[in-house]
Amino acid sequence: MSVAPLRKGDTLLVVDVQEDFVSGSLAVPGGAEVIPPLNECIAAFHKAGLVVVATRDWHPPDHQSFREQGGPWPAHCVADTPGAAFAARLKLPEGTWIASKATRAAREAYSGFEGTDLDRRLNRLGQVRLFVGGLATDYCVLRTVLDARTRGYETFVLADAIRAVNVKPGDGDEAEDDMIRAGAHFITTAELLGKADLDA
Ligand code: VGL
Ligand code: ZN
Repeated sequence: MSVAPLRKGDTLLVVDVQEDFVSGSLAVPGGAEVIPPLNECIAAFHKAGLVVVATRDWHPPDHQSFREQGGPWPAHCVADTPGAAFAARLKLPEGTWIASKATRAAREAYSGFEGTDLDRRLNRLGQVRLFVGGLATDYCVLRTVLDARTRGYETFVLADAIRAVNVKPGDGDEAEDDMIRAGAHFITTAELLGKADLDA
């Protein structure tokens, strides 16, 4: 899949690159490896005057997804704790849009569109194409991309800038298939950056 040169409305969506998913209580295997390619994309979008969005898992201490509450996960990304902070090496510019999700104890929200104003804000940008990377392929990246497709956004997944939890082996591959079936395109960050350089 080739991608047209970057243009107005193109938006980089960085999903849940937070300390707990990189090296903390719910560390995703290889999670830190998404940071260098994402930093390059972030810098390119920022330089081109394009919007960068960072979603974050932002749970109350008694979130229903935690084992203590009978959920599937160890406690993670509790709002305003170090584990919920964006990864220290992620370089988010001033002006980054932040979308906090799963902020209520009784509700799970893997998608950056769920319970946030992301869709409304993106709509104001006009013709939007979304470029998505981050963590984790089989949960929040998957749900965010599927929601983006349902909402009609042309969506590009940055293949080298996502990593899966793989609770079951193959979950990440299955998620990639699901995203492709939903009409998402897969490109590499190198392909994307090649396009961003054109007017540099
Ligand atoms: C996520 C598991 C639990 C994610 C969030 O960001 O993919 N995974 N909460
Ligand atoms: Zn979570």
